[in-house]
Amino acid sequence: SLMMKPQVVFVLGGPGAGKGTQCSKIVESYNYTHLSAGDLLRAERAREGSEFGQLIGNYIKEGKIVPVEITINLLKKAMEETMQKDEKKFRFLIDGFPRNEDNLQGWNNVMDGKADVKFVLFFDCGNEVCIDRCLERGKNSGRTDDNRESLEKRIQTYLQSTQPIIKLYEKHGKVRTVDASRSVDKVFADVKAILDKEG
Ligand code: UP5
Ligand code: MG
Repeated sequence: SLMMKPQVVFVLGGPGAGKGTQCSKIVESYNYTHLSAGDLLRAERAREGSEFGQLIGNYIKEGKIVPVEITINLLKKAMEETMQKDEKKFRFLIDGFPRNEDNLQGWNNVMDGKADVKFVLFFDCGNEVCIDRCLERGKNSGRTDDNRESLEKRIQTYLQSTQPIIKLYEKHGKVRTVDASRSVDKVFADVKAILDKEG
């Protein structure tokens, strides 16, 4: 059948910037499907018989970025399954991806021409606020990377590898930045203004 080309918004920002929280709110009011690359990787880590489970577990705990061949397959499969179930669901928030040069290359290799990246929604939040939020969540999140040691590494990876990707999109006028250090509702008000304008 004639399927729509997926329309993608990349959602980026430091660990704990509020990407997941805001994406959950977006899908309540807008026609988007939320795909968190981190959630997909954690599910793959937990999947019985996964050949990548251990590797993913190690990368996540070390705050390192999993080789894109793994992540892109999970994202592509999730997009395809969503669209096969309901052809009207062709708009995606891809949360926490692309995080580095390898991710970007992998996306371009696999998805170039097959999906349109509309813009990057960037949740801008200071490192201290990010760390505090993740440590607070770590009291009961069960996430293996919500501890001080992993968080230092996640922040380093974000600064070294992910910020340059955001800057690259910025050069092309493709970044919509929100001050994410404020309350959830204030952040979401800005998000709504952006989405209402972008359509
Ligand atoms: N909170 C949220 N918004 C708040 C606000 N405005 N005010 C006060 N509190 C707020 O929020 C984090 C916490 O803060 C929550 O307790 C929330 O209630 C509170 P959340 O919405 O979860 O923030 P988010 O940005 O989604 O934080 P997350 O920890 O998920 O970000 P990361 O980017 O670190 O995690 P992710 O799951 O994307 O990736 C984890 C790891 O997976 C990576 O480190 C990497 O090892 C691996 N990974 C890859 O290798 N490749 C990928 O493509 C993706 C991930
Ligand atoms: Mg998240």
